[in-house]
Amino acid sequence: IHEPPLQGSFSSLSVDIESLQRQIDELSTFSDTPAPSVTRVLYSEKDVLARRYIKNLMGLSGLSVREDAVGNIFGRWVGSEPELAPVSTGSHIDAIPYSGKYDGVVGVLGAIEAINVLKRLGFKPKRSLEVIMFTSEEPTRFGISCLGSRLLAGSEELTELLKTTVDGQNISFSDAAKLAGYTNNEDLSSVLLKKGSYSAFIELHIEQGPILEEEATSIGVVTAIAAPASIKVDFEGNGGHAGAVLMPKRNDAGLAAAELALAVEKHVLESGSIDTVGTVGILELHPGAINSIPSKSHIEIDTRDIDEKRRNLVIEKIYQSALSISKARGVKLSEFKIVNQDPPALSEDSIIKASESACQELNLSYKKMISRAYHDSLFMARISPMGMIFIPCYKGYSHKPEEFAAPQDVANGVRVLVLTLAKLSTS
Ligand code: HGY
Ligand code: MN
Ligand code: MN
Ligand code: MN
Repeated sequence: IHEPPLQGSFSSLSVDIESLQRQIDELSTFSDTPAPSVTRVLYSEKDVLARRYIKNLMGLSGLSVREDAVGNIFGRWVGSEPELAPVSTGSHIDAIPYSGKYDGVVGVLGAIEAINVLKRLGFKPKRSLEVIMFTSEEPTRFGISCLGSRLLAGSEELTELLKTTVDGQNISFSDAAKLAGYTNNEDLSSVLLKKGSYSAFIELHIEQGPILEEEATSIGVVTAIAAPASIKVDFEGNGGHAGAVLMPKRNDAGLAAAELALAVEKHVLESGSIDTVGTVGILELHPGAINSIPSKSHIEIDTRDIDEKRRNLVIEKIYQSALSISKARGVKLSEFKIVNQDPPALSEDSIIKASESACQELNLSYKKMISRAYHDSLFMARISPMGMIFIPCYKGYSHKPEEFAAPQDVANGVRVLVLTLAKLSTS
């Protein structure tokens, strides 16, 4: 395609990295755990403060801000042809317990800074540009990953499910949303967007893996996002006294959970591909006393693969193992619930190309790669052509306090985003 000459000279892409770094640091203070960790859970008081911080920054950048019924936040810069489908960019700011300050945040603050850079350059978008801060990309509070983007992408079943969803303290989704100021959440159909609502969606994010840093490459141009799935399992046994009940008489729900966790590892390792992963990140025992045989266990399994069929085969094998473990140990399999079993998503060629040429124009080394982490982009791909830009992060660390992205890498990511947005919003 013949690239229209972009107005304004893009050589001096002056990203204000000092203020961007300050914002990353300030945002990280809205946390329920001490620095350097960040914990920011959906609709918590810290989440509400962080939302206010983002809305304020959007306002300062001259964006018109709106929020939908679940708190997806949209900051729009109206273009010269506002009737055309806008170009959007964004990410999330919620953070799982004891995580870091860059996951998601780089793609929200970086997007707002990208708007500032374009405005400083005197750029005028043809298509409107919209920055989106998605509500709750992490599954922490209600066990549903990408809750906001799943709804935007049109998940009717999720609008139904949320009517009966409660968190670990038995607070309903609706009450939690109301407490955070999102009061009109009875009918969530207003959140669902139509296919074609955007001409493109692009997300800037840290890689959350070690490849870019190891290969000293500045930018990752994402071609696909792996297929995530999560499962909740409960076992029930008789429990009893840790001293008085002899081993042959036991049906220990805790050991059933432990055996299933090892079965997850076995089925993943025997998938035949290094791309299959499985994790048991939650394993709860009841009553949780040293001298009481667990009468209940609750485990949550996360398994992913870039190949959907291979991933689904692993889920089937995990289910078979749960059944055979429950039979062999005489414990009841009281719940085996597949919470989500999502397909992978492919990036749009035209967005990959726009990001590649942005890297070339900026003289930044880049490589095409898949994302093994999921993102809101996985769901935006259902209603819009999608792309992602990765920047390196220290040793690939993420979802832990040591997560770090160098200011220079954040600035590079914003520069590529600026040029990509400029191309996409004039096409
Ligand atoms: O788990 C994920 O892949 C994402 O970082 N929430
Ligand atoms: Mn994350
Ligand atoms: Mn993320
Ligand atoms: Mn359960």
